Amino acid sequence: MTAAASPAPVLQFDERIAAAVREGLTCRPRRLPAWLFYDAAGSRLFEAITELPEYYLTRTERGILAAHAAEMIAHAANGARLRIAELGAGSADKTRLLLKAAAVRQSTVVYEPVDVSASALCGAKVRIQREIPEVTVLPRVLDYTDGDGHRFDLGPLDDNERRLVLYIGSSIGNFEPHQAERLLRRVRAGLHPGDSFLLGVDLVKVKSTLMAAYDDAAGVTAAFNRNILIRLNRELDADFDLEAFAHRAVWNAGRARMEMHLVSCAAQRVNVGALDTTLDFAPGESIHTENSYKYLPGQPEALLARTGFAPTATWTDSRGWFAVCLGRAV
Ligand code: AVJ
Repeated sequence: MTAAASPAPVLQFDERIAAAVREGLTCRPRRLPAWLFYDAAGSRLFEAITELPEYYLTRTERGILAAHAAEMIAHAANGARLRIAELGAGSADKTRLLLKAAAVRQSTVVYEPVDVSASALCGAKVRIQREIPEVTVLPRVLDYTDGDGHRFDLGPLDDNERRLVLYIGSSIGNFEPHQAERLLRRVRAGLHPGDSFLLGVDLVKVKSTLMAAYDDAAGVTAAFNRNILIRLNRELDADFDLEAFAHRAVWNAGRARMEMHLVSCAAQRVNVGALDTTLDFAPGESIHTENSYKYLPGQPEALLARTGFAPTATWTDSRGWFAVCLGRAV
């Protein structure tokens, strides 16, 4: 950019969002990264999703954790004190079950939530320290998905401590299998032998159950999906017509993943001010907004084994819908 020729910008656009949208909406098929869902409104909509009758994931995993938290903590601690880290700052009440179980065992617990968002971490710190006084929260601002960026380094442990890293909530489902593998290797590189990793994954099940979870009757998931367009309108000065894009959930059996799309209902042109671009959509053309991979029994354990962890235990629900797997760093 030539400083002399450009007038002072009137609006400030987030470069990370602009780059992702430029890349995703000018290629074919068009796609947007799932992290774009989580602005303030999107985070609230996701919270609402977790309470929907059709969205079994959160309550099923919570049931598994409620039933087995003490056992999970005992396995991970293996006689030592535990320090608990979590990838992402947002699994609230599920994390609390594990922190409480650790507090019972060792009276005080250090909890290190890891997130790119400092504000999300601040919220988690206040909330958790208020709810569980035995817990000291040490937030770590770090992009754990950043493959070729900085080391995944949570800092030193005391002599008698082991670390347990939580990655629950089926968040790993958003990653392509090769990306998931790279992420786990990266986490493993920041751990010592004897440390542990607790992974929550959603399992393959009948299509109707999956479809309902991603296309609920109340339309909350549709609103969550469309919120991405509201965000682009606001943050990139775009003019998406929300009524002109339909929410579509697809079960891709071949790749064992639920997909979410926003499908253009008509031929239409959209302006994106921040990109100085117009986008032409054909009727029926889709923007692929999310993949949510589902695992077969045995696959999460195999993933752990390939990335430097010995799978030590797996807990599941009575229907076999969700699995929580513990791996020990070898
Ligand atoms: C937060 C990635 C686990 O994939 O189920 C919920 C997000 N998408 N409904 C999931 C989501 C549509 C969710 N994860």
